[in-house]
Amino acid sequence: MTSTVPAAASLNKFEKFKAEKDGLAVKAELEHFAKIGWEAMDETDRDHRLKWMGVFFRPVTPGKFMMRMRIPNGVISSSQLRVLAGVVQRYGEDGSADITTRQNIQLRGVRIEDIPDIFSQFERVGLTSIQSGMDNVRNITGSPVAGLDADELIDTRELCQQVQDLITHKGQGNPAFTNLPRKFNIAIAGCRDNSVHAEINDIAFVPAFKDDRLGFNVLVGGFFSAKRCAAAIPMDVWVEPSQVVALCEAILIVYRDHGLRANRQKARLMWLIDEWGMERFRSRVENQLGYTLQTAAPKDEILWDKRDHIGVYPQKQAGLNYVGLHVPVGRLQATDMFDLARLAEVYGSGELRLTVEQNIIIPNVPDSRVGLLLEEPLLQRFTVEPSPLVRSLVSCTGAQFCNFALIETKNRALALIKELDAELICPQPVRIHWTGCPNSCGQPQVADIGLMGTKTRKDGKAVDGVDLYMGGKVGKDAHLGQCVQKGIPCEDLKPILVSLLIQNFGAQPRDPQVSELNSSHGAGIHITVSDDAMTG
Ligand code: SRM
Ligand code: SF4
Repeated sequence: MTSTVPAAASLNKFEKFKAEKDGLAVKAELEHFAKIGWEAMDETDRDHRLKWMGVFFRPVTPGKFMMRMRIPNGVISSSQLRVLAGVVQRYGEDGSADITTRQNIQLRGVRIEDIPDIFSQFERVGLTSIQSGMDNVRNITGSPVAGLDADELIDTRELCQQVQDLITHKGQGNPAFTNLPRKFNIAIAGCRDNSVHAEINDIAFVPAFKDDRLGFNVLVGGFFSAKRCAAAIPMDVWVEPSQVVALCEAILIVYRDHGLRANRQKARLMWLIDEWGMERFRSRVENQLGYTLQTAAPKDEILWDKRDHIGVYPQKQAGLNYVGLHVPVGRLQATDMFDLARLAEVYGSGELRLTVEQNIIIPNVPDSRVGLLLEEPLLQRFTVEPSPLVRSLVSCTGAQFCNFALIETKNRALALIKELDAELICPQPVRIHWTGCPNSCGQPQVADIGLMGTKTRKDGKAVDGVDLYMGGKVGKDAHLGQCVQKGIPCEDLKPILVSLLIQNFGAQPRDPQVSELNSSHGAGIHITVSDDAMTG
């Protein structure tokens, strides 16, 4: 590759080990790793290169690996879900799974000795976890109700699959894209509500008409990192759906060959666009493609507020419905996964969809079967009617499994939302996103109320805390929220949230006396937010 990779002496640690041995090389060594066990493995292979296979060493739970799948467009079959359920089931209490903020699934508790067998099982049902971590392209997100939604403009399923096939060479691994300067996110929206958070992807396709032809406007450079968060900006390009894969390939090659590699905090695509300017970036991509791109359509078709798809909705196919289940903070146990696979077969067509809100949709449920599905025991827990407060809770992994975490998130988020829900009636959903550290995997900047883990001090002691974000707007005219208050001790958070929910989101105390007391505890904190923060 003709690249601007710096001289070996100036390479950072990651560039050095990638130059020594490509991450994908460990694919040929999995049997060997399984034999020798995790303790005897070369540390760089174990802690880093295995991520090219989607296998993540967890320093918090050594020997119990996490596996990150690739589920393009979040479409998964019941037989695939059953295979994933079987994987986590064999690890008993250590085994569980999470639906991720990229419409994907991660498995927990996995032992290295089982990896070869697990990969054979994946292959049998067309699943892959390849290239899902480190300097690779992440899960390709698409509209979760693609092909079902009466108002959809472009069915994104095939496009997401094709982009994944390009990047991973149909799941076999593609050395052309295993040494990017950094991680890379691609999203394809075919709907009117920007259900993929286009604005936070390195490349995003949003539907737009050009001269009566339907295609996509292209945004580039969106990302979150501990140092900087940037919304994607227009590339001033419009493409036909048939050009999507080639454009992704061209941008990835330009990024691979010219992206900045010296400092990992300045290596995401936006930093290259900053350095070059959009005109030069665009022209390099055109050179790579071999033709001139059309300029963007004057407006895109993202016209709606974002939907969360929880509930029962008629599909474009007469007599069929999709049923969106709320999965609290995306956490699944093996029994839940087996049950979901069964429900999809008994009531639907054996297919399920995942959402970036960490929930699940069962599509293709006939009108006559909806009532019976709603009576299933699992739907009492994974309900179609969560309360408005509980409904939009999202949380990253946090300290339970993630060594970057500054605080525990998922369990804390659930416990607090239950307390708030017991105390307040909220007239509308409030999107509360938790993230355990500034890496922002839980996307606090897209939330109505975003909570980012930090360490703070109280009474002279270091305690778990959060930075409070507000004003994130999703859907039409999406924009990122800002930090409005730093270092709130977690133990003081509840009255502050009570107060915010009452003042900014129209919440009412269930018992006025109790809540008055609670919110008066938070009254010392004055937070000014724009009207946008009150969209709910
Ligand atoms: Fe993330 C790293 C979990 C979505 C930004 N992310 C990590 C690691 C791999 C760190 C680690 O090795 O422990 C976390 C694994 C923890 C674990 O055991 O689960 C992790 N990220 C997640 C997930 C599972 C959060 C969730 O609970 O849903 C999401 C998996 C998505 C997927 O299926 O691929 C996840 N991460 C995101 C997002 C949100 C998104 O894509 O919409 C972001 C912000 C958007 C972005 O990337 O621009 C995000 N993760 C990061 C970063 C900061 C990247 C940067 O440029 O600095 C890191 C750290 C890094 O890459 O150095 C990171
Ligand atoms: Fe881990 Fe931080 Fe990402 Fe949460 S935000 S999963 S704590 S890296």
